[in-house]
Amino acid sequence: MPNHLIVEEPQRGVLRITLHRPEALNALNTALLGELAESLTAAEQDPEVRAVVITGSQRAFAAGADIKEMAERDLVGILEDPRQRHWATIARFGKPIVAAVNGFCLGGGCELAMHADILVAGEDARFGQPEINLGIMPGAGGTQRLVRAVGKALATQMVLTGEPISARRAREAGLVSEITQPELTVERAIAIAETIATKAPLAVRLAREALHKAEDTDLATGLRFERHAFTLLAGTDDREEGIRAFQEKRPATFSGH
Ligand code: CO8
Repeated sequence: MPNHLIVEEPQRGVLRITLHRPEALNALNTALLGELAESLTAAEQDPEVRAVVITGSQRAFAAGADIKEMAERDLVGILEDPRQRHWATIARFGKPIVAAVNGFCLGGGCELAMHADILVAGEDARFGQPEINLGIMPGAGGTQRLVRAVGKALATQMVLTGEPISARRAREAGLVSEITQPELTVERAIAIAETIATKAPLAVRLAREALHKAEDTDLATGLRFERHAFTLLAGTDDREEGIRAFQEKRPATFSGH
């Protein structure tokens, strides 16, 4: 049983994971990251789980890496940091993640949110990479994913000044897809995840992989991947079912094959 997470069983294909370290604004200590990596590994293997919602509290999605824990690590400790393994597991997760962000979303918290495929934010959310204020820099993908999410100019401003941006600015910049009233953020994220959960799992998986290619390869390679993935789906039962259901004017029932 996790101590720092609340993991709720899938509801219509959606697993909900709530970061729960209220005493530290959900700061991501090694134990919490380990539990998150473990929960995602289990979710990966569970065919009932089609999408995951990750959220925090109204006050904080997560206020970053745990600074108290970080203070105890020297250079060698950081080189051998088990958190890197946990981050790698989170990054490898193969199903869609929707992040529901309220309040502080800082440092490692912002980096975690950027591991999500879709971000929904409450009006009061604040996104930032304040590591520079501690004499360090982002270490869980912040410099790379933030540039891809919001562009070089804003990412550089955020990383070098440490100053956070509002939910509205985050949406304008493309980091966040939707803004809601804070009390509706989780509900909206679950609704999005539920919609995804009704789609053909193989199509979702390959479409997601193709979207990822847009971030980490050149256009020609990405287009080649898209063509191969598109072709591969032609051999699935779910494609047949999807097209037949359209022709028969009924909702499709996808089997995952
Ligand atoms: N780590 C540990 N504890 C924290 C953290 C944190 N990141 N953030 C808040 N807390 C704790 C506070 O210490 C406080 O605890 P206590 O009451 O025991 O002193 C409690 O949470 C509440 O916080 P505050 O009293 O400070 O609440 P405020 O509303 O006054 O302020 C802030 C909220 C502005 C969010 C403030 O807490 C803050 O600035 N927090 C730190 C934010 C920060 O700098 N984050 C970046 C951390 S570094 C990082 O994330 C690097 C990632 C690299 C990953 C590499 C992986 C290999």
